Amino acid sequence: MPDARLITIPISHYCEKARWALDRARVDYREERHLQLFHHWYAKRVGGGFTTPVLVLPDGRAIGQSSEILRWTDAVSTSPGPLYPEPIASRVAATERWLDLTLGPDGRAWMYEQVLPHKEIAGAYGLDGVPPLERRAFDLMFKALGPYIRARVSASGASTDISRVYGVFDEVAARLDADGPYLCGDQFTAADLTFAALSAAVLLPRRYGVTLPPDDVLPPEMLVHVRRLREHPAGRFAQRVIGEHRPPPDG
Ligand SMILES: N[C@@H](CCC(=O)N[C@@H](CS)C(=O)NCC(=O)O)C(=O)O
Repeated sequence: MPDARLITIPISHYCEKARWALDRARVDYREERHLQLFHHWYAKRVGGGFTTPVLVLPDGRAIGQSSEILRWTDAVSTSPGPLYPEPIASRVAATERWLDLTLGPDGRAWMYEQVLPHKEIAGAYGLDGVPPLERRAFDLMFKALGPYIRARVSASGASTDISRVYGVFDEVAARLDADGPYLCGDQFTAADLTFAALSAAVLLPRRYGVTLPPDDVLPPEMLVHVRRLREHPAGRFAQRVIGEHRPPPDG
């Protein structure tokens, strides 16, 4: 029986960020997946805040921020190398924070704006592993759930304007040109993990903790940007980082 529990909204890219770090550090954990709205109750009940992921440790302690979960993996495992290596740890953390506050909310707001008009896509890919009662609630409450999710994802000033995501991708590409091959120099860090995990909202990679919608089910106007961003130098970087550093979720 795994010792730790990870409370998630399964499709969430911040939850993917945490899953990736835990998988990378070979932490034995059980994921407990919940539908948006229901997640508040489960996150709070274990001692977290208003959002997922929340990692619950064997001693009952709860860690309710993805960045703190990444820090915790560095504390329990030195293999395959720290996510916040000295002497660049503060630069790594600043880059992570920048991405958490820009790409994370803006990419998510855009993705939901594209997908929420399509209940069949949201239902087929947003409910993986959530309890049967929450699946039924999704069916019954979808009309109310859409506006609730829109309100939540735009609460922090996030924009559905995809140009904000292009802006972050351009800046990442410029940083890689100046300092590469990784975001903070010559080694993989929490900054790269965060960029690649949060990019999933706009790149929809195959290697992810749950199955994301494949290209042939995406609304055509969404697919145009997904393809363009995959071809962007920063999008290519994210896909390379996923291929080389994200352990296969079931492996
Ligand atoms: N700063 C937080 C952000 C996490 C976050 O925004 N989680 C989203 C999932 S993508 C969430 O739980 N949203 C539900 C809500 O805000 O009601 C972290 O990095 O852990």
